[in-house]
Amino acid sequence: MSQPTPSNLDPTSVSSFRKHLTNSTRIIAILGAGLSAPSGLPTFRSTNALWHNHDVFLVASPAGWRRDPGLVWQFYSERRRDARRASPNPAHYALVELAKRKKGFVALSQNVDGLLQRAGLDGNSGQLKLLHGNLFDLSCAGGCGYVDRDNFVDPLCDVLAEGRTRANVLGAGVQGGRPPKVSALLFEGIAAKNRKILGEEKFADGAPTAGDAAPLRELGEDVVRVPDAVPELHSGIEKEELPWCPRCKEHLLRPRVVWFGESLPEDIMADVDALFEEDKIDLCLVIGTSSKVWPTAGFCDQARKRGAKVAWVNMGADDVKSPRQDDWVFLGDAAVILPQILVAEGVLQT
Ligand code: BV8
Repeated sequence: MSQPTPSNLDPTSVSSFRKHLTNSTRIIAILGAGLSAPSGLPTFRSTNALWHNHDVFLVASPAGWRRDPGLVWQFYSERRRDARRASPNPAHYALVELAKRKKGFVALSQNVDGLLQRAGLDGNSGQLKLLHGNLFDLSCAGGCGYVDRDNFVDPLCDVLAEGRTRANVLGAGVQGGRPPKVSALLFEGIAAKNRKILGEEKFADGAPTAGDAAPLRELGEDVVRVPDAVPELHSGIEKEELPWCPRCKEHLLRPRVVWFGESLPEDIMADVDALFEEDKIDLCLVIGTSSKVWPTAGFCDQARKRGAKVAWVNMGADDVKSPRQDDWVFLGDAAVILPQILVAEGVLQT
């Protein structure tokens, strides 16, 4: 008996998709934050998004880590807490069901929230590649090789306890609404200018303070700071208060996620390259992603080059990147659509 398709999906499109899915062996799914949005986790670029309240360079880049690891840890501690409190949604379970029935299925996930693993897709099964790491893995920031997997401890240390967020650029405690968006790249420019004005012997490159965010100005002999128009930009957390690597004891522990400007893990990229080198790919699912972040944004085209037909699942058409005539485009909530198109009776013959 054919399943009723959700009213907003074109039955012909769903039926042709289901037919192709049944005949597919090698399937990849490119996953983004939209997959976890139905679980209540904010995405990155939509309205009340993560990046709208945090300066991505201050909380998800090596420059931001160097300047204020406390700020970075506050950001990731909040996300660890939110992810632990969230539950997998029907979209996660539909993908797990697909993986069970189709051994040639591989999920390439940008998500670090652990929800797909909690829905039952084993990160070690080869069917899940965590492209940007995992909120619950920690590693030595100095690269001594120490890794602490599946660490769900909360708080990791007193200063990261819930509600301890001090006045800082994250916005909590900053009076008068949203904090200014000052990126670490701007700090680079300010530091370079201040170094030039003060000269090497007087310049100290340390954690930014409100003053640092207000560049110096040369007035004759005097060097004055432009009025401190910028509220406290520092978490106020000292390094000593943060978690340290228990092995080398010389560096902090950091979240084992991939920040902007960092390469994706070599082993993961080797697996992804192998995926695209091997023979034909039958189907590429692109689910809940704005396809803005590289190199993942290029994977769909790589799949097409291996013969894949493409199906898009997204809340809006804006992020369906240059769809082709024979693509399937399913617009709506992944938690509603995926169970319908992936798991409906009779769809998943092995
Ligand atoms: C790299 C960390 C080589 C973990 C993330 C300049 C300097 C340095 C690098 C670059 C540069 N210019 C470009 C680059 C490359 C850079 C990049 O791509 N930048 C972009 C912004 C232009 N990439 C990198 O740096 C990568 N590394 O290239 O290494 C290198 C090395 C050195 C120098 C140069 C290059 C590393 C990228 C990884 C960055 N880390 N996260 C974390 O904190 O999470 S990225 C972050 O964005 C998340 O991982 C997230 O997953 C990812 C992508 O976002 P999406 O998942 O797509 O989420 P988004 O909110 O954008 O969209 C959600 C979608 O869901 C929307 O379409 C929405 O409509 C939809 N939706 C919402 N609800 C639903 C839904 N759909 C269905 N149902 C719903 N209910």
